[in-house]
Amino acid sequence: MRWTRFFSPTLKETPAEAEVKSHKLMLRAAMMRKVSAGVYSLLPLGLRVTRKVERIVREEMDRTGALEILMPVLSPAELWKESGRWAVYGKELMRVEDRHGRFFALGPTHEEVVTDIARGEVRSYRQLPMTLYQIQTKFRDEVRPRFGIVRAREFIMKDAYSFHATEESLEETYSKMYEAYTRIFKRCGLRFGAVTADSGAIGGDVTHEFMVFAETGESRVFACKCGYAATEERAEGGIEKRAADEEPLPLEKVSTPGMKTVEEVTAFLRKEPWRLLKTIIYNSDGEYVAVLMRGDREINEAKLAKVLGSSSLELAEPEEILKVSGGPLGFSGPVGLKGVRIIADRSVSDMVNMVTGANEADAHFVNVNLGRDFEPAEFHDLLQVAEGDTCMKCGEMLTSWRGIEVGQIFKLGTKYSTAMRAHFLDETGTERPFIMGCYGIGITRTVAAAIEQNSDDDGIFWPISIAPFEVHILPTNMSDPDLVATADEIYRGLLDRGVEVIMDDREERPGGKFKDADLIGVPIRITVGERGMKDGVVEIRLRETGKTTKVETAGAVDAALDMVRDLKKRYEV
Ligand code: 9G3
Repeated sequence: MRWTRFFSPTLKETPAEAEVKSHKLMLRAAMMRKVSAGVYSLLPLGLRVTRKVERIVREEMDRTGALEILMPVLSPAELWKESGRWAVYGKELMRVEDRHGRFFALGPTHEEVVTDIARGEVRSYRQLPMTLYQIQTKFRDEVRPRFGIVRAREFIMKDAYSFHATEESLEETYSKMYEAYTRIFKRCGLRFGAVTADSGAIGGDVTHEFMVFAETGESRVFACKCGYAATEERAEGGIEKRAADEEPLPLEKVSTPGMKTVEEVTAFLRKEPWRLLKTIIYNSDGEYVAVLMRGDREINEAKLAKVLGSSSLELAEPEEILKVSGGPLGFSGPVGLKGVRIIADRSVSDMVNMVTGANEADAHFVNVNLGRDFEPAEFHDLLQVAEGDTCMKCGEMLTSWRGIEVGQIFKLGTKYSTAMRAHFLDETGTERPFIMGCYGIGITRTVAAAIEQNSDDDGIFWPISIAPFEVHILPTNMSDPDLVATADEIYRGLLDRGVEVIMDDREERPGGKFKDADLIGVPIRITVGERGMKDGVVEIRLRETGKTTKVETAGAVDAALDMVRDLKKRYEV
C-alpha cells in the first residue's frame, strides 16, 4: 500500500475528549472516527487490525469445532418476553418498532435467538453437543459511553453458545473454550489473566472473565500468590476479627447532635470506626432491606444484589428512610427496626458492644449486642474486599490489579432452555431442557486493549500478529529519483514475498513521516535515507524496542523478511 493511495488522516493534536491512551491513539492514528456518542466508524487502519483479531478468533473457534453462523441484529420482542428479559433490561436494551407496530431489540447479545434456533432444529441427544458462534455488531445503550471503543454503544462481539445433554459435556466445552480464549489472547500479544467473576443478571453460576492488565481498566481484580483471582464484584476475603471476646455491656442511648457519618459519630464518642455498625437501607425491586456492615468496611452491592436476587437495587431516598425506620438519614440502626428485612455481613457476628443509629434525629445507641438488642434475619458475605484482606484459599494477603475485560465464558445451565421450553429427547426418550454455555469476546475492545498495553507517548507498537501492516517503508526524500527507485524495489520485493507493506510516499519532511510511523506503529520500519544511499545501506528499526540495524540495500528484503518471521514466532502458541 502506498500512503498517497491510502486513507490515513493522522492527527498531530490529541483530541480533548479522549481520556485514555487507546482512545487518543485510535483517533490520532486515524483508526477510527466518532459518529455520535459511543458510535464510531472504523477507518482502513482500524479495520485492518479488527479483521486480524477476528481471523485469530475464527481460527481458534473453528479449531474447537464450533460452527459459524450469523444471526440478525433485529431480535423480536416475543423471544425476549419468553426469556423474561424484555422487562429486565430497561433503557440499555435498544428497541425499535416496525411499520406493523411490532417491536424488536437491536441485539445486545443472542441467547434468545440461538435458543430459538436450537429448539426448532435439534431433537435428539445424538445431535449434541453443538456450539454455534458468530462475529457481529451488538448494541447496548450504555448510560455513559466512554473510552472510545472500550465502552461503546455499538461494537463488534464474537458470541458463542453451546448446547449439551449432560453437565459433563458442558464442562468439556467450557474447558475447551477456556483454552481457546487463552490461545486467542496470547496470539493477539496480550498480557492477561483469567479470573472467576460474577455472572450478573445473565443467570447461571460459573464464569471466568479474561482481563487484559491495564491501569486504565474499569475492572479491579483481587489476586493471591496461590493462584486465586476474582473480580471485585465476586472476590472474597478474610478480615481481622474485632471485639469477639469482650463482655457485653448494658445498652445506652446517647446524644449525637448532627453526627451522621461513621467518622463524625465515632470521633465524637471516642470509639474506633469498626465499633460502629452501619445500617444502610436499600430499595430492592420495591422492597426495603436494611443491610448491616462493620463501620470500617464497605458493602459490595454486586454481592448484595445476588443475595437478594434483585433486578434493580438502589439506596433508599431520605424520605423512604424516614418512612421505613422512623429516623432521618444518618441515624438508622437495627434496634427496634420493624417490618424490614435485615441482612448482615458475616463479620457482624463477631461484633460486641457496637454503636448504631437510634432511628431518631441526633441519637445513637452504644453497647448494642447481637441477639440481645436485635436479630438480623440472615448473614451473608457482603464485604467489599480490599488489598491486605486475606485469601480464603491460603490465608496470604490479597493484592489487586486493574484490567479491561475482553472475554467472558459462562455456564448457563438451563435458564434459557427452561424459560423458552427448548427441549431434546435423551437416551430414554425423555424430554429435557438443553444445558447451555455461552462465550463472548469483545473484538473491538480487544483492539483497544492491545493499544493500552502496546503503546507509548509517541504512538502504538503493534504485536505483528494484529498489526495493520508488517513493514513500513519510509523514503526520506521523494524528489531524489535514486532513493525513490531503491525504496520502490524493496517495496515490490516484500510484496512479492507476501509481506504486508505500507510505503510512505508522501512528499513531506522526514520529521513528520517519522512521527506518523511511530504513531501508527507498524512493527518494522525501513528507512531509505540520503546518507544511507551513499553507503548502499538502509536502516531497519523495530518500533517496540527502537533497536536499529543497518543492512546492505541488496539484502534489505531478506533481512526484513527474517525479522517478520522472527516476530511472528513470538505470537505462535
Ligand atoms: C441485555 C443488555 C445488556 C447486556 C445483556 C443483555 C450483558 C447481557 C451479559 C452477556 C452474557 C454473554 C453471550 C456472549 C457471552 C456473554 N449486557 N449481558 O446479557 F439485554 Cl441491554 O451478554 N452473552
